[in-house]
Amino acid sequence: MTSRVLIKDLSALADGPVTVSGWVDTVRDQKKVQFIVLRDESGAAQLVNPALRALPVTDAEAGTVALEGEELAAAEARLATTEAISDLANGSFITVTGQLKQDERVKLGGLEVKIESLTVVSEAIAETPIATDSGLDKRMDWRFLDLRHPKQNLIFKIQTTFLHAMREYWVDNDFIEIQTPKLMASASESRAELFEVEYFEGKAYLAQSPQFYKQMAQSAGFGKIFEVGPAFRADHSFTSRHATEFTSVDTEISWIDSHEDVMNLHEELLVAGFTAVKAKHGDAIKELFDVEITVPSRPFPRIPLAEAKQIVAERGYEIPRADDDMDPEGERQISAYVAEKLGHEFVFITDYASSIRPFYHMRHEGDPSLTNSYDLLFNGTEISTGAQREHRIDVLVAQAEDKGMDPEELGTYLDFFRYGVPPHGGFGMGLARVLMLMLHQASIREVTYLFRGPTRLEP
Ligand code: AMO
Repeated sequence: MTSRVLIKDLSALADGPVTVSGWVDTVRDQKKVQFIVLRDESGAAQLVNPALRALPVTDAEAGTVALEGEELAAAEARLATTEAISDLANGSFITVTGQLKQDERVKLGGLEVKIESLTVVSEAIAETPIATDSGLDKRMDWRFLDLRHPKQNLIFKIQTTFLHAMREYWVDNDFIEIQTPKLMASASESRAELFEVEYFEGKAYLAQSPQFYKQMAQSAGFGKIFEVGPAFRADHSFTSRHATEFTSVDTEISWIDSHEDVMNLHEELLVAGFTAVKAKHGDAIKELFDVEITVPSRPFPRIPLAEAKQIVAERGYEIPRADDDMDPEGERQISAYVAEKLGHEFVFITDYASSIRPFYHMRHEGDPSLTNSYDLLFNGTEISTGAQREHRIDVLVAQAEDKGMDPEELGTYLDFFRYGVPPHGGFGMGLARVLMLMLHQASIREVTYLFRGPTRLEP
């Protein structure tokens, strides 16, 4: 590897020779002096070149060059560098060696590199297909160029930190990481959102969630598990919060008493994630997104669904859905209420009706119309669903039949409950939803590395 210095590290160096590499952000090509703003993955710096437009001559008419030997070679090199800079296209990747000078008068970072040699490593087409004011769809067509912007780049640094902090929590607390298969023989969530793929002579389905196999780990005696992996939903909608492929953050634990234990775990994970993000990127997030990251205080507010609907109704919004569930406006309303009254960005909506929850959610002892489940809302939108699971095989089969399902359809899933299984529960959380709401973005397309939707399979 060439010994390039990252731009963020230049400010700590003494004046002297350095090599930097990156892409050309802008060029200011003045007659006497040329400036390049060079950007790498860590920041931007100004490079400067005193332009040499022609070799000095003794006799203008005869064109006799005034220099010879080493001086001539040096002047020819400067001439070539000047021409190369004049020809530079924005976006080209270059390597520059020159003299670093700390100079507080330079607005960009208080330093400058005086160019001695410049190599165009990879040339860009001069005409850039997107501009800062391009629409989201156009930017997504050229996602690799869009991602060059510091703001977009920061999103993935934040995501890395967030996931790392949660992973650290899991590992420190003896969770086992699993990778469940994404090719399945049956649906794990609603059959309506199932991708069917040809599988040799038969059919397979893309996993909508690791649900069944994270529960299997409880039967396998793993105790506590987590998985961060892809999930697929054949959801034909074009909302700002749905993708056909998304990263699902899942965790599942044994020996719980109720969904309360799952919510506690959920809180601890989010506090770990937000604490790390605030510490490492708080200032950059404020600068580029104008968002102040708040580490949520524990416990997060908890409101049973029935009460939440009442609160929303009292605020003047009647949820129009016939199925008793919250709708997106209802979620916004209850979150606004929680923000106003309790000053919290998160709220657990608990005790969903069995009619709108999957068959595998445990129902209330004594009131089977309600489940031991919750949705977690963050800044007005659902980021997660969690629940205690039904682990008693007879009850589980009855609940599946109650939903009009044929237990046969569930394949080997039901076997997990026939040979001993501890009480357990867990949650699934959409990673992009968390990032979108954390950074106050309007769409998960902004925070997904490469978005997949009904009309997007490229790039
Ligand atoms: P659910 O279906 O609610 O629950 O999904 C869990 C979370 O995953 C995210 N999510 C999505 N994100 C982007 N695009 C989508 N199409 C999409 N669908 C879901 C959301 C959602 O809250 N097995 C259960 C979880 C569990 O109980 O452990 C499940 O999948 O953030």
